[in-house]
Amino acid sequence: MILHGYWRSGASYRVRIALNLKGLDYDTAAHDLRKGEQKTADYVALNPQGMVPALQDGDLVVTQSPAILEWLEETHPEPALLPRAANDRAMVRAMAALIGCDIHPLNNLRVLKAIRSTFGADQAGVDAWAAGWIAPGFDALEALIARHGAGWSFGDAPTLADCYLIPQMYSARRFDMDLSPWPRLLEVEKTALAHPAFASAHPDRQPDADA
Ligand SMILES: N[C@@H](CCC(=O)N[C@@H](CS)C(=O)NCC(=O)O)C(=O)O
Repeated sequence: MILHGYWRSGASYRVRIALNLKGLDYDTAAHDLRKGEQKTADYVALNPQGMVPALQDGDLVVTQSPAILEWLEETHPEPALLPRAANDRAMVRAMAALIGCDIHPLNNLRVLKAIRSTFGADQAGVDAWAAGWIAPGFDALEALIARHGAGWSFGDAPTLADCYLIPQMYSARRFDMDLSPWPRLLEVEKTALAHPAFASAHPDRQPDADA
């Protein structure tokens, strides 16, 4: 498999974590978003949306990290990243969607570029914009983890919810956020960063990372 991604992309980071948790080997094809490499003709032929990640497996190209994660779960079911019971699976998917649908899309590169160019936002303005969407999402996650977590976001083993949470926390720090209001999130992050699958997925450990 080839993961088309970028070291700092949160959506690519989610997929790296899942691939590692499932013990799957993959090659990395890096597309530097700062240079617009996600918009080259060759890459857009692969992913018409011109965004990362995309996961290539022979003739198959899966785009959109939620679709990639679900595809990995269906094709490589063990270890499972969704609980067995339908009710529990719904809780994990809700946590993942909270981040994937309601936080991350408001803070990705093209939206930040637009608030700079359309509204003249400076870095402080961009950071405030990002924090304004991350903070209420983290408040809700803190409550959900209090309800469902037992060491991880849901239960006592890593799930898809953690694949979303850890990259979002990395991103929040890049926006200069103080994460101390969310102690449960910090506890889960501490556990995750000590786990080899999460540690080797970290942006700083990717082949295309800045020196
Ligand atoms: N919903 C998509 C979001 C993907 C996304 O936002 N990718 C960003 C990097 S994290 C990107 O490629 N941005 C490039 C651009 O906006 O031009 C997913 O989960 O895969």
